[in-house]
Amino acid sequence: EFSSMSTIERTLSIIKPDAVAKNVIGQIVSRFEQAGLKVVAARLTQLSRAEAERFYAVHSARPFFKDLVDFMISGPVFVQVLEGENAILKNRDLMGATDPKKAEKGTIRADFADSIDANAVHGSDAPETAAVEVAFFFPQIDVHGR
Ligand code: RTP
Ligand code: MG
Repeated sequence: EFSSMSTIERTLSIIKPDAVAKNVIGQIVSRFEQAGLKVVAARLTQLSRAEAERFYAVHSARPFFKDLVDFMISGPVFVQVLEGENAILKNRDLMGATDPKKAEKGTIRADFADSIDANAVHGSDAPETAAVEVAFFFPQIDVHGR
């Protein structure tokens, strides 16, 4: 049930190629579930270069863009829509800092990521990006849960 006062949100999570290759999809999804986030849509998919460039278009002018896209298409990714109380911020907290060396102990990136490029997970960073990113992978899903 979603009322206009609810803080229930939906957000996009991607388990990146490094974590899929390490066989830790289940361990990462468990962390979401244990934190009260519910998987409401999910699939394993291989991004094309064009899709990865479009998904990360906001970073297209950054020096790391080519490496980011190369990495994101290096193997399958597991994309999910997570739902729950403050899901966007909760997911970002579970993920930890972008650079795993700076990520807090017990976060997904501290425990599973190898580098700032191979950093295990992506998560939408705001309601606006969650709406765009959920629609990117799951056009049939309403980001507001209605
Ligand atoms: P994400 O979008 O993947 O959830 O990660 P994020 O919000 O923590 O970081 P963001 O600034 O959005 O950057 C997207 C991805 O680009 C790579 N990156 N590399 N070499 C670098 O300085 C650098 N900075 C960012 C990371 O893989 C990051 O996840
Ligand atoms: Mg980001």
